[in-house]
Amino acid sequence: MGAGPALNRLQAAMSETAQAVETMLEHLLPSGNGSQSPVPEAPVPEAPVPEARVYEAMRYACLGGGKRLRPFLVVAGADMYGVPRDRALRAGAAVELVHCYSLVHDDLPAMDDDELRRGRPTTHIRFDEATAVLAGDGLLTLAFEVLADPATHDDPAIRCALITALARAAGAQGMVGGQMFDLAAEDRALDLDEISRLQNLKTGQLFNYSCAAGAILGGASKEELDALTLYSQDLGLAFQIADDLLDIEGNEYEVGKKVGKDADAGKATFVSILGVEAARNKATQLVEQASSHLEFYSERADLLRDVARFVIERRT
Ligand code: GRG
Repeated sequence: MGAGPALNRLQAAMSETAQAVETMLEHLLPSGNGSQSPVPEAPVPEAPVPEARVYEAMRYACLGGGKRLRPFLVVAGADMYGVPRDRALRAGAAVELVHCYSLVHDDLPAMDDDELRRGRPTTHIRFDEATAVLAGDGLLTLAFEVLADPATHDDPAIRCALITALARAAGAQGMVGGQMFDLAAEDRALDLDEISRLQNLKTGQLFNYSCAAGAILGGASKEELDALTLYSQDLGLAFQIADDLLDIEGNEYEVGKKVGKDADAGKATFVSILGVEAARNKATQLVEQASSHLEFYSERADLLRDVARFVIERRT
C-alpha cells in the first residue's frame, strides 16, 4: 500500500482507538461526587466529597487530549492476537494513566516547570501543586488497579505479567530512573550513547510495555515478545528524535507545549549532537529497522509498521 492510503488507514484507526480509550478512561476515573466508591455497598454521598478535588484533577490531566499513542500500540498489538477489544483497552488505558501521571509530575516547578501541556494550562497551574502531586499519585496507582481487575483477563498469571511489565517500565529501573538520569545530567553534556540510554529509560520503557501488552494478553511466546521489544526500542528512539526535532522546528500552537526548551537549557539532544539532517536520517533508519523486527507477523503487523512511520512525521 502507498504512503497516502497507509497514512489514511492509520489516522482512521488511531482516531477510532483514541475515542474508545477516552470512553474507557472516562469510565475508569473516579468522578466528582465520589460515586465510584471503592466500597460498592457504601452509600453515594449527595454532596461532593472533600477529596473530589483530586478526582477532578485526575480527570483534567487525562481526559480530552493527547494522541493516545501508547494505548494505540497496545490495541494494535492485541489485534494481532485476536484479543477482545475491551481487554486491550483496559491494558491501554493503564499505560495512558501512567503516561498522564508522568506528564503531570514532569510539569511541576520541581521538575520541568511548564505551564502548558496538550494546549491547556498544566495541572498544577489549573489546580495547585499539592493537588497535582496527588493527582499524579492517584493516576499511577489506578493504573495497577485496572490491570489487577479480572475484567482485564480472567487468568491471574496474565494479569500479574501485565502488572510486572508496567511496574518495571514505570519504576526506578525504567521511566523514573530515566527522569532521575535527566535531572542528574543537567550540568554536563551527554554523549550519544548516554542520551540513547537516558531516552530508552525515560520514554522507551513505556513504549516497551505498550508493544508487549497486547501480546501478553494474547499468550505470545518469548520469541514473539523479544521481537516486539526490539521493535519498541527502535520506535522509542525514533519517537524521541522526532520530539527533539519538534522542539526546534515545531510551533507551540501545534505541539501544545512550550518549544525550544532544550536549546534554551543548553541540553545535549540527538539533534544538537548529530545536526538536523543526520538526526532525521537516523530516525528514518530506525523506522526501517523497527519494521524489520516484525517479519514474523507479515501483514498482521501493518499497523505497527505504519505507526513507526507516523512517529517521525507527526507535527504534535
Ligand atoms: C515525572 C516520573 C516522571 C517522569 C517524567 C515522560 C517524562 C518522564 C516526561 C515527559 C517529558 C517529555 C515531554 C518527554 C518527551 C517525550 C514525551 C514523553 C512526550 C510526550 O508524549 P506524547 O507526544 O504526548 O505521546 P501526548 O500528549 O500526545 O500524550
